[in-house]
Amino acid sequence: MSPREYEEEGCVGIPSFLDGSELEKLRSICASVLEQWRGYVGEGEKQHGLINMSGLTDRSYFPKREPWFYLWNLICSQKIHDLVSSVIPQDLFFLNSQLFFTPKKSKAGYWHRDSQYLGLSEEKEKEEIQENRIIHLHLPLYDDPLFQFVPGSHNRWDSVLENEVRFEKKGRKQSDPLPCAKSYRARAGDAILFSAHGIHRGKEYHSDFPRLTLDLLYGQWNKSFTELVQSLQKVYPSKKELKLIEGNSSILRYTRSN
Ligand SMILES: O=C(O)CCC(=O)C(=O)O
Repeated sequence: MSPREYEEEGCVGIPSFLDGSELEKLRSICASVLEQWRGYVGEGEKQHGLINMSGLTDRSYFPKREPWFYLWNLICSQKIHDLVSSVIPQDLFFLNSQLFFTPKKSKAGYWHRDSQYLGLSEEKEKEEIQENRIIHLHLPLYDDPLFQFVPGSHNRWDSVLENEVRFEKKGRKQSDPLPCAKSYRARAGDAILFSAHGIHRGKEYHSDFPRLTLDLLYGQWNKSFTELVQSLQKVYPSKKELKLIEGNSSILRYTRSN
């Protein structure tokens, strides 16, 4: 992957990023976490039309230590570090993880920038896009043709149409097609690296389409993230556990206190 391609497009597909044994292990870990999460949320999953969950590294999902360390060793691995640090060379940190799965109820995909869910004014959202760097690393564990991104949108504000669609103005829907969007059809084991600030979506969420896509979020650290990482404490390792994680554990800016 060339950092230049990322700078221009805001989204890059990387073929064959994970090998067969990594895929097998991650499928088993993610399926186990998902099953436990479903046990907690129960009917709420269908009622709220959920398409993903976050915080897979929460220690409570892992009665056994080995798969938990496997996940952390991957998050901090040299392979991922080389990739993400090519677009965030300084003050790289790991923020959180998500899992996109086959939903219980189908729904249309919705265009968004992650920044629009921070409750900011338009001016502040523009600043957020310019100032904070957050990237997603999508790791589809089965073939996943759903991801779409508007190339270049991470470096600029919305067109009139994009703004109306994102915020459902003038009768438009967040699921309306955007003509400049590009689809990223990933095979199991490919990766997609994209800016959280670019305009993106999963095209559609079908209750009968098999989907299990792990998503790792990294960013460029600055103090404004302090409150957020504090609120996420339970998904981070303790100081003692941190010492046992292989690879670039310096990207873990925060640890759990107990
Ligand atoms: O792949 C998807 O379904 C959408 C991903 C997304 O919106 C996100 O990670 O913020």
